[in-house]
Amino acid sequence: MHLVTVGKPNVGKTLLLINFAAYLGLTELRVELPDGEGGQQVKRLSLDRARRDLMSWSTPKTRVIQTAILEQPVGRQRLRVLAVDTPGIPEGISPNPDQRHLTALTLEWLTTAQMVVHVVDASAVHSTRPESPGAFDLALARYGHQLASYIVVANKMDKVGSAEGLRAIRDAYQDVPILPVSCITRRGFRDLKQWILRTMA
Ligand SMILES: Nc1nc2c(ncn2[C@@H]2O[C@H](COP(=O)(O)OP(=O)(O)OP(=O)(O)O)[C@@H](O)[C@H]2O)c(=O)[nH]1
Ligand SMILES: [Mg+2]
Repeated sequence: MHLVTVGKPNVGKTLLLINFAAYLGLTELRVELPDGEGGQQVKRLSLDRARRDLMSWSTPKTRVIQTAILEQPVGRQRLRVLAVDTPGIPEGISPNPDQRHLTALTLEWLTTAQMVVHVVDASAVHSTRPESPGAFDLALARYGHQLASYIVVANKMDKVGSAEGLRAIRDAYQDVPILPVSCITRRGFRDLKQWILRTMA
């Protein structure tokens, strides 16, 4: 099962995967990423190390498609997904060919993923920051609406302005499931886990 996180830069895609892994009780991530020479390299990272190395303090951070296995026994079921962390997709067509290539690779992943988690920054709705939800997000929500398993994660619900942002997102993206989440407080993680389990069943 492939779970792909997708969204604009800096919305929290990578932190969502790392902190959700922590929530599941994992202590390290087995991360697979391109080695730059056409192959893949595998790294085992503690979650602290993953936060330091994989998350963005500067935008954009994730410049490759990186994967990690999320796994946890749940009763008789076993939650096991290959999480695919993708580079942020900026608004509009980038003049940078590398960025366009990454965007194309990400969109290709969406066509094969069993689960698509579209992350938006609920606290940035009324801002002009690059992570502010925009036309790309709306188009993705329309596309996602047709998929078997698609959810919008309205992230950063711990931040000022996020409640109004969530309302605006709900108005704009009607008919798609929207889950309010904070990667910092872990709000919504239980619901995200339930959603994954339902999708896997
Ligand atoms: N307050 C708050 N900050 C968050 C939350 N989630 C992510 N952040 C912050 O948002 C910034 C970006 O997080 P990342 O996980 O690197 O975002 P990303 O979407 O992977 O970014 P790119 O890889 O550049 O596309 C970091 O400074 C995080 O600490 C959240 O729920 N609450
Ligand atoms: Mg990232």
